[in-house]
Amino acid sequence: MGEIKLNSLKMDRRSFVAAGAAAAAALGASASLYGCDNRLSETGEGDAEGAAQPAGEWVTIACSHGCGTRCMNKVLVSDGVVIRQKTDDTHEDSIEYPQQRGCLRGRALYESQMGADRLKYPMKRKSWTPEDPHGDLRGKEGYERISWEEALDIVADQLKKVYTEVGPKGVYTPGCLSGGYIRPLLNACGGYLGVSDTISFGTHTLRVSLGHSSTSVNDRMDMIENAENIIMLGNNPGWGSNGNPSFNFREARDRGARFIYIGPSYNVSANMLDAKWIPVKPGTDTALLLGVAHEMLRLDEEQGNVVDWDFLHKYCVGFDEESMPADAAINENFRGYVLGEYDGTPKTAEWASAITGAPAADITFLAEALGKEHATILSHGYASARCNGAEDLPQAIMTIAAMGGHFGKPGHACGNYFVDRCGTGGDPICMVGDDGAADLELPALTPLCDPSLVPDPEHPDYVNALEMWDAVITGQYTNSGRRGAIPPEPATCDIRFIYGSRDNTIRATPNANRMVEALRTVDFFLVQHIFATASAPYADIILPVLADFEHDIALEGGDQDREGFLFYTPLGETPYEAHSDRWIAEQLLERLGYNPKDVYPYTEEQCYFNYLASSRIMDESGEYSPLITITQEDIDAMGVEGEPQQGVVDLATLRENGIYQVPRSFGDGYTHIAYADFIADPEANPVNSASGKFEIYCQEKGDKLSSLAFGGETYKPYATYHEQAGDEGYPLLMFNTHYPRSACSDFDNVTTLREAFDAPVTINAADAAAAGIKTGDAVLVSSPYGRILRPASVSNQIVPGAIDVPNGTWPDFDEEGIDRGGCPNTLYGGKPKGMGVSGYNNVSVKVEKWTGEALTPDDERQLVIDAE
Ligand SMILES: Nc1nc2c(c(=O)[nH]1)N[C@H]1C(S)=C(S)[C@@H](COP(=O)(O)OP(=O)(O)OC[C@H]3O[C@@H](n4cnc5c(=O)[nH]c(N)nc54)[C@H](O)[C@@H]3O)O[C@H]1N2
Ligand SMILES: Nc1nc2c(c(=O)[nH]1)N[C@H]1C(S)=C(S)[C@@H](COP(=O)(O)OP(=O)(O)OC[C@H]3O[C@@H](n4cnc5c(=O)[nH]c(N)nc54)[C@H](O)[C@@H]3O)O[C@H]1N2
Ligand SMILES: [Mo]
Repeated sequence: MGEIKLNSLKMDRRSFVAAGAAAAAALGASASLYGCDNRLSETGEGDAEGAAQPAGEWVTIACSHGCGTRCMNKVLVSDGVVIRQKTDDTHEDSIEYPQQRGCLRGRALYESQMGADRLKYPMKRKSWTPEDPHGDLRGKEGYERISWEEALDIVADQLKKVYTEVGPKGVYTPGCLSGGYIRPLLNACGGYLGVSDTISFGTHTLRVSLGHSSTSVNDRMDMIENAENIIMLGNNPGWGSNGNPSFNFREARDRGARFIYIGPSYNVSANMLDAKWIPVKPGTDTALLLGVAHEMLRLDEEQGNVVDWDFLHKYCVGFDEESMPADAAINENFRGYVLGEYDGTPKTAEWASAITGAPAADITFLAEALGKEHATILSHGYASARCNGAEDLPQAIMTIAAMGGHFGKPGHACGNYFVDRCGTGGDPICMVGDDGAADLELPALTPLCDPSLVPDPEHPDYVNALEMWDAVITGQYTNSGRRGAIPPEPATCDIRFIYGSRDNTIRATPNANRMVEALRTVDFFLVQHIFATASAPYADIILPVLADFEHDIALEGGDQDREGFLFYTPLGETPYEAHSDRWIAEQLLERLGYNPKDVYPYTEEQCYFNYLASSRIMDESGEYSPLITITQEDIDAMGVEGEPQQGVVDLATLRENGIYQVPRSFGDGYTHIAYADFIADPEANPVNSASGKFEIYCQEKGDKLSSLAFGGETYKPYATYHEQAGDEGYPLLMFNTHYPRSACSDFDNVTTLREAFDAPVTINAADAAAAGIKTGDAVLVSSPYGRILRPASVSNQIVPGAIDVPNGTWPDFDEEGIDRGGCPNTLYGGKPKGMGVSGYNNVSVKVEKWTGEALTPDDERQLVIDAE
């Protein structure tokens, strides 16, 4: 449709082969690009891809990335080398018993982690010495190979130095999501300064976020069978969670559900589902929903049967005067606000249209679809929460759904469906266990620093992501606790050591080019990773680590499909000199005078056993029992401690199949209807709020958010719209769709994926015409914080006034500081606002046609770091 260049699949293998290791090359394009057909069929001799299967063993490996889904990823291992990849073909695909099919990224996993950019051995930046780090040369010089002994001694010495000279506030671990692997080590030493970013879901305080709770929406079988309208507020499963979420949606559509999509562009998922598009400017959804509320009230008065008054009065507080909570401190309610009783502005469809850009008639259309007579699901992605001013959006979504009574009934639901946990609701049928380590009481350790400097474990300091590089440069920041838990207060630090583990921070967090400046000021920057990341060329020491599929045996599996349990077989090979993050931490602990057992009490084998033994299966009445049968022989063979147990599948079968999955049927006992208990008996089954009901007016929310805001903003106990001023001279709003070529930071190093998806800036046809821009032109996108270069894609399927810069691309700065990698975080900066939310999706920018040196296509650049 249209001229939008969503992707340009070129089946050219040139760069794929160039990308690296012979083993990876042997996978060929068949592994990474095939697999769109759901049917199983035998491939014959002489098939175009030479499908006669070479000798070897297929094993299921971990495919654990930030996509929020876990799919089956199988590799064919022949003579210890992975030569092919495929996905779930253990049974025919059906809606009742779907395969756990992987996506194009998963199928490029081996290329991503075993390419030419794989880190092979420890390296040291040439001119770095303990006496003089030569920080100004970070990013400008090469590396030399060193031994693990030398590398670990250097890191341990630097840790000792910073803890004795400065203390925890000299150590920074920027990986906002993932620093998890090194936190136990740094906590033993005395703590560290963390970075706080609301990342995915917006404000977290008081659970006011668009985060996921697996039980807050109905099970997929109910959605497929019973929903009449499915409203998607900024969802994009077609790109963001390939596989079963889209499969479920398509089935719902085929069975008659009508889809409505709200967002700044008509995305691939809306396209796939023939959705009606309600166009909105990024960051204005709360205004849209207020307009919908006004229209619902108007339609209800005119024709009746639109607003579910019984629901509002029985299950909610604060919609109108009739149902105020006991602790209400002001005499206001949501209905009065919508009608303009307090500020003189009724939130009419025209009012909302002027702010959002959505036609007023579309707002009326939404109000009708949300009426109480319709079985409507109001589903949302997370993008709309990653906007400045989105603090009240979660409450607004809940309020609108409550106005139509869309909770607790078949075919009615409200919440996030379709990114995490494979797009369904309900407690897991197959519950992945854990390693049991969290249950152990660990001995108190003597910190390396002055004990008085160790942070209060309840309230350690955190720097907001927007301030983090400034904090490194200036030593000043605003401490607001983790994700805005305490009122912001000025604080100081003296960052000397940055521990970059499991992160690609420079691409994932704001102010990418300020990071370069900041990194050049510190004593020591350590990068510990699988392959060369965009931050790695600035590191002083680089440590190569193992990929999850090579070794990680007790994986956090919370994102697995509700219905299945994937059994991963670690490949066990140690490529080059890579070691696990845990091994590195243990080596460092020893060098620092600790006993690693005091930090990691269980062996990796014991962790693995505990994780298997504690995995559970639910029966149709909701009771859990052990999933896996484990015998004494299994325990002896693993060399661990434990008791034999009876489950529903034995270890050998599980290993062979790589999965255990429960087939479903419509109307079975697993069909979860969210909040059904609360609706049946609200007194006996209250929701988790002060009143035990849905709080359309929540006193605690208003008070708490107002006391915690960075810029003196105030929040009402009910949802209101917070207008955002843009930066003068930057007339367009940038948003960042999570793009198919990567899963967060991962996979963006894959040359074949870069070739297939060139990550263009999508711009509205009228805005492009005004700037003389055509599809394929190079454009310079600027903000007050930085500049990037990208190819343009001109489209009518994006609203005027907004551009889409794909999320996931890695920065690549040229000598002038222009980012030729096109990372949106080069453009996002400024001071934290409101609750300090990550406002990635409403950033002020401008776009010009680029007339300088031509762009090199992304697939012709690859970052490889090797010793010289
Ligand atoms: N391929 C791929 N998949 C991923 C990821 C990835 O990086 N790549 N990341 C994973 C992660 S960590 C997360 S948190 C999820 C993210 O999941 P989401 O946040 O749901 O995904 P996005 O792609 O950011 O946005 C979904 C849609 O919302 C639209 N949108 C953007 N801004 C707004 C707005 O202000 N209002 C409305 N109504 N719509 C808006 C976008 O155009 C897009 O089409 O995806 C996960 N899946
Ligand atoms: N501009 C903009 N920025 C965004 C977003 C946006 O929409 N726009 N989205 C935000 C969102 S929703 C999210 S969730 C974040 C995610 O951003 P990231 O923090 O980049 O997320 P991941 O890619 O999951 O990061 C994990 C890193 O750990 C590495 N890793 C994996 N396994 C191992 C291991 O065993 N050892 C080590 N040492 N490393 C390992 C991965 O390769 C990856 O580099 O990005 C956020 N940033
Ligand atoms: Mo995320």
